[in-house]
Amino acid sequence: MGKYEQIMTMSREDMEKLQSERLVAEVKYAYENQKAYRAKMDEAGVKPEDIKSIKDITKLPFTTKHDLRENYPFGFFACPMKDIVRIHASSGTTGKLTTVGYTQRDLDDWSEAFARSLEIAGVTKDDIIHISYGYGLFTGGLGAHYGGELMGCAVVPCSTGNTQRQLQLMKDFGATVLCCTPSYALFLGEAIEKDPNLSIDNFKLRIGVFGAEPWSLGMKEKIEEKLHLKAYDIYGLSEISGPGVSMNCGAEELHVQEDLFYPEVVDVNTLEPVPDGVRGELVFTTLRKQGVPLIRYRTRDLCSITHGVCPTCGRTIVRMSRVTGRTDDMLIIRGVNVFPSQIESALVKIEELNGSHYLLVVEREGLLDTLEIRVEMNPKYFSDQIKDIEKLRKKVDHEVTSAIGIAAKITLCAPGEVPLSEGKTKRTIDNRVIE
Ligand code: DLL
Repeated sequence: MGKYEQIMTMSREDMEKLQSERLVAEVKYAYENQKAYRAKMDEAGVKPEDIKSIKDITKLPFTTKHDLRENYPFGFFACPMKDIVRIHASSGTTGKLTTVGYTQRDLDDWSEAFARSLEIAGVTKDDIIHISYGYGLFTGGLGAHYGGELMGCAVVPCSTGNTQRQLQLMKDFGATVLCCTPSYALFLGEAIEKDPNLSIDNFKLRIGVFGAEPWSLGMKEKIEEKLHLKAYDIYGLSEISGPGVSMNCGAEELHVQEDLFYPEVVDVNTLEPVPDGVRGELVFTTLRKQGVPLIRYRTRDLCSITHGVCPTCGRTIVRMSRVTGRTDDMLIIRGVNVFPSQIESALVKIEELNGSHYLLVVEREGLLDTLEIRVEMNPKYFSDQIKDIEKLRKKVDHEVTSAIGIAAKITLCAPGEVPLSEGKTKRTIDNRVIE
C-alpha cells in the first residue's frame, strides 16, 4: 500500500469529521487575520461561531479573483511576512497579477498533494521525473519539483525551452515520467517524429503528468500514441496552492485532495450548490492554509463532482470530472455558448488534420459575430490541390457544425502554421469590440 493510501481511502464519516474540524479552525483563522474576508463575513452577517461543521460551509460568502486583485499585492495575506517563505503569482488573461504567499507548512501540504497525485498515477521513488513545466512565478515547475522530491524520485528540473536539449536529456537520463502541459507533450512527441536521429523506442517514458490547461480525450490519445506512455490529467490553481489539487486515476475523473482543498460545485447563475453529477462552477475552500486561506473561492472552472467509492481504483476521496472549460473562456457567438474544448474534440477526430493545432478567431462584422477556425492539416494527408482542400474543408465544416450547432469559417493551414506553445497554449483571439 502506498504511503498516502490511508488518507485517500478514508470513510466518508471520518473525512467529514476531519473536514469539519479543519473548516472551523480555518474560518476562525481567516476571520481573525484576513481583514478583507472578515469584512465579507460581517457584511453577510456570519460569525465564526456559526460554522460548526463542514455542512455549514454554504453559510459563508464567496471569494473571487476580483477580490484578490482589489487587494493586490498582499491584502489577502493572513500572516506576517516573516512567516511567508515563498510567493507565486498568476497573470491570468487580463488585469493585475494575483499573488499567493505560502508558509513552510503550506508548501509542505502542497508538496504532499502533488506526491499523492504521483502515487495515484503509480509513480514510485524508482522513477526519474523530467519536469518541463515552467519554473518561476507559475506554480507548475516548483510544484512538480518538490512533490517529486517528496515522493523520493530523481527530479530533473529542465523547465521550458530548448526542445532539442530537453529530448536529449530525457533520452540520456532515461526519464520515466514527464511533467509538462499537454500542448508541450504533443509538441515533444511531434519533435521526436520529425527528427531522423530520434526514435521513441530509445526513450523510457511510462507516465505523463499533464495539466494547467483544458485538453480533450482525443488529444490524450494522440499524446499516448506519440510518447508511448500513459497520460494523466493533473489539475490545480495557484490561488489554492498549485498543481496537485486533483489527479485522475485512469478513469476520466480526477480525485480531489479534499482534506486539504474542499470542493463544491455551484450553479453558475444562482450560485446554489448542485447535486453530484451536475455541471457547474467549481468552488474551493482551503482547509489548512496559513499564508492565504481562501474560503469558497470561485475558480470559474466548469465541472461536476461525484462522491462514493471510485469504481476504477477504490479510493473514496471525491472525484471531479475533467475541466473542459471556464466560464470566462466560453465564447458566446450569435447567442450560442461555445467552448474551445468542444471544437477541439471534433477536430482531433479527423484523421486528415493535425487537430490539436487550432486557433479560434472571433470577429464582429456589422451586428453579426463570426467564428473562424484555423486548423493545421496532417502532413501525411497534406495536399495543395484545391479540389482536395475543398473536400476536406467541407468535411471539417460538417463535423464542427454538428458539434457546436453554429457555422464557422474553416481555414485549413499548412503543417506548422498554428504552433503549440511550451506553456499554456492560447486557443482564442476575440477581436470583437462590444460597445
Ligand atoms: O495552471 C497550476 C497547474 C500547473 C496545474 C501544472 C496543473 C499542472 P494557474 O496558472 O493558476 O495554475 O491556472 C489555473 O488553469 O483554474 C484551470 O482553468 C486551468 N487548469 C489547470 N489544470 C487544468 C487541467 C496552474 N488539468 C487554471 N485541466 C485553472 C483543465 C486546467 N484546466
